[in-house]
Amino acid sequence: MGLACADTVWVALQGAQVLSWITAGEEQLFLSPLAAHDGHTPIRGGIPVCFPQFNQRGPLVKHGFARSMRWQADVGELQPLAGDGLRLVLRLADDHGTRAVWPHAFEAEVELELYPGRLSVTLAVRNTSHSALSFTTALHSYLRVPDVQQARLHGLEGLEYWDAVADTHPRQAGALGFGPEVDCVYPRPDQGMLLHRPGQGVLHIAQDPGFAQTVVWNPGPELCAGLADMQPDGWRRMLCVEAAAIDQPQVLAAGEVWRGGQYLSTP
Ligand code: TA6
Repeated sequence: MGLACADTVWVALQGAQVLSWITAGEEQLFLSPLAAHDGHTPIRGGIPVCFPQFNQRGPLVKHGFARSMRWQADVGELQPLAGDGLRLVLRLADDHGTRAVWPHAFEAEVELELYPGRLSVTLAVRNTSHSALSFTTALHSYLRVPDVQQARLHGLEGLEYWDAVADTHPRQAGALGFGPEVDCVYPRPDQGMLLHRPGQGVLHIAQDPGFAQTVVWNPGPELCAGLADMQPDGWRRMLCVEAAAIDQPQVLAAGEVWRGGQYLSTP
């Protein structure tokens, strides 16, 4: 499904997953040429929605079931926005299959807003059960970089983080550079981040306070070689900068709503 103003977005109904965002004539997201497109296997690239579980932090399939399910989008709900923007909302609700693995009633919405030079992705989760539920979640955005070894991510300086590869808790000194595997969980930076990509200009990345963590992931050459849906050198062309709510599960009482957004823009 496509969404276009001056810029374009392509989104798969599977996972409500943005697969492409083109602005100023340039693709901003990474989508692996080997990604599955079979309607259920997780798609490697774009902006996967991890819900109701991040990674393997619980009993469900890795990163939860939402990225493997078909969401509903009513094209009649494509709304023009002031300032040459467009909005599209995709929805997912519990069904027999979800309740078999996660015994809760819920409604989830992914709202996409596309403006010239700017894409916002907002996830909202409503607890439609009669009892509390809890979840972890992330917008697992794969950003396109011409060469990750030349890229620098600014905005996380001085923050203490969890390095999941080394299992250490250092403090970030300077901008992040990339090469070997990186899998780190930072607190959300208040001022947002700037991704400098020689050959492709700068990308500004921000997230709502509801997403209290930022995950930075690149598999590096060795892990990438073991990923069947990545080309051996695919790690060079991507960097995941993820808006995440993972350190504390989000607890929703009956009827409550949680909401969080990630905002990508080219200054
Ligand atoms: O967000 C980082 C991470 O959780 C990594 O640990 C790595 O496993 C990555 O996500 C990709 O997971 P996937 O299931 O999509 O291969």
